[in-house]
Parts: sequence; C-alpha cells; structure tokens
Amino acid sequence: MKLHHLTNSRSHRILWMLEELGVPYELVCYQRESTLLAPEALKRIHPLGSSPVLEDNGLVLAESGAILEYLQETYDAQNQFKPTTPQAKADYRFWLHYAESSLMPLMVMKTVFGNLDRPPVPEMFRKIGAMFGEAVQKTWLNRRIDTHVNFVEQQLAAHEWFAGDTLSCADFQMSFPVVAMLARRAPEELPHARRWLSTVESRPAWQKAIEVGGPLILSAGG
Ligand SMILES: N[C@@H](CCC(=O)N[C@@H](CS)C(=O)NCC(=O)O)C(=O)O
Repeated sequence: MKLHHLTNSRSHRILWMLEELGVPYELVCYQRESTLLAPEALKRIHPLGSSPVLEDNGLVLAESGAILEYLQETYDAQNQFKPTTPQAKADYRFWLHYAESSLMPLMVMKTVFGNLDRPPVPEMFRKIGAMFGEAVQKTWLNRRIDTHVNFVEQQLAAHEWFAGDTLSCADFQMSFPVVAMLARRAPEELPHARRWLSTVESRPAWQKAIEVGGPLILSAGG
C-alpha cells in the first residue's frame, strides 16, 4: 500500500488511520508549490492531482472520506473504527460527509480570501485584493464559519468523539478542519474541541503520523 502524501494537508487523516490500524504502508511525500498547489507529479498518480491518493491492490483511490471508508472496510476486521448503534452510525455518516461537503469549502474560501494581498497574486492587484477579501470575510464568510464552528463545538460538548463513545473514521475525517478552526482561536474558546484535540494528540498513532508525515499547521478556521 502506498500513500501519496502532501505535507501539511488532508492526507494527515489517512496517515493517522493507517497508524491506528497498524498496517504496513509506503509513504511518498510531496511539497506544495509556491501557489500552494500540489506538484504536477501527483497528476501522474491520479488525474485530480490532489492529496491524499492511496494505491492498494491495483486500486488508485482519491477523496479522503472515500479512502477512510475503504481502509475501514478492508483492514478494520473488528469494526474498531465504525460504530454499530443506529444513532452513532448516523452520526458517523454525517460527519464523514459534512467535513468535505459543508465545512471545508468555507475554510478553503477563508484561505483564498485571506490571501489576496500576497503572492502569487500580482503586486498591482494586492491592495484591491485585500479590500475585497476583507469585505467578503466580514460581510458573509466569517459569520458562516462561526455557525459551523459552534455546531462542531456543540457536538463535542455532548459526545466524547464525533460519532459517540468511540474513536472512528468520523474523527479521522474531522481532524483536519478542527485543527484549522482551533489555530486562530484563543485557548479558552471552544473548550470541548480543545479537549477532543488534546485527546487525539496524546494518541501514539497521531504522534507517529506527525513524525513520519510532518506537522499539521493550519490557520483557515476563522
Ligand atoms: N475533498 C478532497 C480534497 C483534496 C484536496 O484539495 N487536497 C489538498 C490538500 S489539503 C490539495 O491537494 N491541494 C493542492 C492541489 O489541489 O493542488 C479530499 O478530501 O481528499
């Protein structure tokens, strides 16, 4: 099994799960270009050229949620990372989809609109870019992100893990946006999300993922 891993990216989710599963894998690391895009080399593995990409048994898989579900179905024989009760199963499915379909697009927008004042935006557009970016954030984007951040915090106030009482693929999937949303907030804000992340960071598998794949340093969470 081979994980194509862009440093400081969603691929950390997969690394963390691989380490939790304890299955052997080969890691191929890529660095972002100055545009923050992945290098062209990744397009030779999968046409979308984004990370993560997992190669296993002749399959080439993209989309972190789909990869997590594949790993769970293929290598988690005891269903350690998939809950079984109806409510927890519903939550599991919800958070697996929600992370990339509702939450991450807002965070990507935050990154884009917050970076219009710097390269690779051409110098002559940076001043107007900064004003435009700030207007979008203030009038619309920050409020949308706040709603989602509070929603995540409420879930973690009511449950130890995203899908109930046990660690699951829902947590692997949500780890990337939670790290991002905590990065820009004061320590006393979001106590439940912080408690969740501290527990996550104390797990040997998380620490090993950081050791082999590099740190996760994000700041798009508003
Ligand atoms: N929805 C996809 C998003 C993949 C994605 O956009 N990955 C980012 C890294 S966090 C990336 O590769 N960006 C660089 C690029 O697309 O060129 C997933 O969850 O796997």
